[in-house]
Amino acid sequence: MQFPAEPFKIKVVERIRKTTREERDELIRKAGYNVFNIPAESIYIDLLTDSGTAAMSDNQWAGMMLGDESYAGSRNYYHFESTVKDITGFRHVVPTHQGRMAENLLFSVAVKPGDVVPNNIHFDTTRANVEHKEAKAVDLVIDEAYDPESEHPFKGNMDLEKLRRTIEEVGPERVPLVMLTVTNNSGGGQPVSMANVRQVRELLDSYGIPLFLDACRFAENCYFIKEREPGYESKSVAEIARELFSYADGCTMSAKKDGLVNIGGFLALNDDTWAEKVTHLLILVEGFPTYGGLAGRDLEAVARGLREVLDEDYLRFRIGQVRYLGQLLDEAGVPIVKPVGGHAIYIDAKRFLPHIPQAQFPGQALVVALYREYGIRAVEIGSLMFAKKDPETGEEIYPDLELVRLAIPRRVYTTMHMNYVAESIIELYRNRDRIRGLRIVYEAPMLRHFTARLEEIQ
Ligand code: P71
Repeated sequence: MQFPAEPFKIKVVERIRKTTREERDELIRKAGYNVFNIPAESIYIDLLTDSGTAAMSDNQWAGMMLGDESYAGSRNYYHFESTVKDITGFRHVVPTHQGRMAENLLFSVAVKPGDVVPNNIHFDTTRANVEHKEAKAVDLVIDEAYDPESEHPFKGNMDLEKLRRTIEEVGPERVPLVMLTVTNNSGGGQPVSMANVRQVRELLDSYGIPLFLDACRFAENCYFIKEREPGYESKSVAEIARELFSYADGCTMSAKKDGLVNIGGFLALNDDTWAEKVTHLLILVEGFPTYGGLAGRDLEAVARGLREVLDEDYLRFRIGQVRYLGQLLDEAGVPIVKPVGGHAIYIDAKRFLPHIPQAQFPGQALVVALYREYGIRAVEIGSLMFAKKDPETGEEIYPDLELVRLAIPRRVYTTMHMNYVAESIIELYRNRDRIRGLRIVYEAPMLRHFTARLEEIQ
């Protein structure tokens, strides 16, 4: 079956309400045309992020009741630690409250000012944490990643030649580690192939540079390997994951994605010296090493979520549900990034709204229209998020891609919800001429998309 039905039934429900267009028109105006300022209760289908938004299973909720809230040595920590070790094979496991803390701890011990940290594409928080250490974060993904129409099966792959050249240019002593984001969120949730990870590993071995995975969506990446990479079709996703991690020296993890929980993360690694330094820092900023900023019950939910995410019935449905939405849109001619990635659909706003110049934020204009007309919340990944002033000429530099992301929370929405989303977007596409551009009336000096206020251009 191309699109299997939900491999779960629903035991608890949360009511969602569709507001009227008049209510939403008022709400979006009050929100300064920024959907980060809209109360979530006024949203019908919330596709802002797949992070921390999963529905936990009955098994996870049962585990929450078995939380041991001892300050030190909670039994849930041992369960969490043995689960992470079993799945990844890494020797040290450091719990954190979410992914960015794992990044911060790792870079605090590994990265010095002036260093260079390559990645396929750094996620925002990873880049910010590298730059916070006064090091440079460079993106070395293959060129196909920047072409929304390229159907390359592993658009998250690292460009080995770019990587080799970067290391040669800056010198291996200034590259403390290399990262690979699986799946590559900023490039559309695109997977990295096993062959690519192996080749990156071989190249780094010749320089003695460690490799770390940004593993938030590792199970989705491994499912794509099973589907697309010759030689992996009859391996289990758990086996594929074990091989993937075997090429790395450690990983950072936001369990808010493939951990199937609402909060949690970890850093796992092999190096004893780094692990010791990280633990000292953890105690200073996060908590004792057997809870790391989480309650015992949260650790139990992560331990159980990490097992559940490797269930292939779940993954087949999950990847299929995202692909199903993509196929409905694609068949109707809505321009989307292809192939569809693991956790989200990305609409190409430049092609959706060719009449709105990038200076008038076509991506954000589409986000506003989706909310106002249909109560759907998406997020802009384009000029509002990334445009920068040239420090010399003062001229605005716009990003190549102007995208709108529809991130699909795990186990939360049914296929009927996906139909609603597709029908809404297809109708909006037919009426796209009516959508108007926006201008900024307030912006913060950094990360402006979270708090910016805008108005519609009449
Ligand atoms: C996403 C998020 C959540 C997010 C974070 C910041 C701004 C907007 C949205 C988080 C990731 C991620 C990757 C590849 C690390 C983190 C940070 N993604 N790496 O996509 O996708 O994890 O949020 O647990 O700290 O909406 P954290």
